[in-house]
Amino acid sequence: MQSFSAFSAQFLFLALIFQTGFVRISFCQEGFCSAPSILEEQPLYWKATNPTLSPSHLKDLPGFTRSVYKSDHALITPESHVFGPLPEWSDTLGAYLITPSMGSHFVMYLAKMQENSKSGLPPKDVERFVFVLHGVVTLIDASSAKHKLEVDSYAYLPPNSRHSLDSSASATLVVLERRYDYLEKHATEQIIGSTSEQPLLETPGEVFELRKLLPTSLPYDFNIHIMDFQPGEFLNVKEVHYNQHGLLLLEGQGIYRLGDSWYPVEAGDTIWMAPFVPQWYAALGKSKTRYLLYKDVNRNPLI
Ligand code: UGY
Ligand code: MN
Repeated sequence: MQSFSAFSAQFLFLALIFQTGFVRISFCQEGFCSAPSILEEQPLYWKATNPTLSPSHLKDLPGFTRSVYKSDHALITPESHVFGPLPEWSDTLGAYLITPSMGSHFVMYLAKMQENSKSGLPPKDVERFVFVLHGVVTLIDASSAKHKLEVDSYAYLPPNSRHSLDSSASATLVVLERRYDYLEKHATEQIIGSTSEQPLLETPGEVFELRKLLPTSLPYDFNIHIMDFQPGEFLNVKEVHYNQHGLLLLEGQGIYRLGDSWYPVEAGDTIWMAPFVPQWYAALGKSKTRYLLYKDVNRNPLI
């Protein structure tokens, strides 16, 4: 009969770790352990705001990061986020992930609002898009109407529209802003919505599911796409185009090709794509990928 020690040396060892209310299970075999898996169902976008800071086997490697910064693209991963007070906001920490110093014409940042915090206004002529990743915020708009924004809800605020985002408890937003590209006789309007209310759109030649969060009409100089891929699905078009992108991976994992580099990516990662950078994505893992994507549209590149 096999002794207990021989059994444990050759076969699976089940480690149960009770941690902050979750049960984590690791499987170990001959010294190699799989990463713990969390058995409880987590809220939507939980991974995006509670990312794996680095793969478990690299956690203790000093100086290791998956972040990359190149002239035509950047991958900014959560272990390199640096938060600081956001100018004009109260009790809010921000991490700018994409800014014009990289070459973009927009900013994308995370805003971590604390108890009883309040947003500031964007600079003159700058439009703002906010998407709630965690918690609940109240938008008070230019006509003093109040709108409750929960996870997966978003708001578009036209340039120079007075508003504030208030939070009575902790909340995390991803914010995108750009200087509005005015078109004669056109103006944008405030938009409030949530991803799940948006219809699925046709994607000829592609398999991913697409929702657009803003109207496609001429006044809007950018749109926000929500793209879903089942594991194993990938972009058919190996895209190269004049538009720029800011991407936040909300769920799942896969491989992103940017230029000649191929990056393993997961929820919580941010990507900046300059115009004409070759781009391609394949979803891997066991759950769907969802990403949020900024794309400039509706303007003549010559002007
Ligand atoms: O619409 C797009 O340009 C989008 N399909 N790009 C991307 O996912 N990298
Ligand atoms: Mn694209």
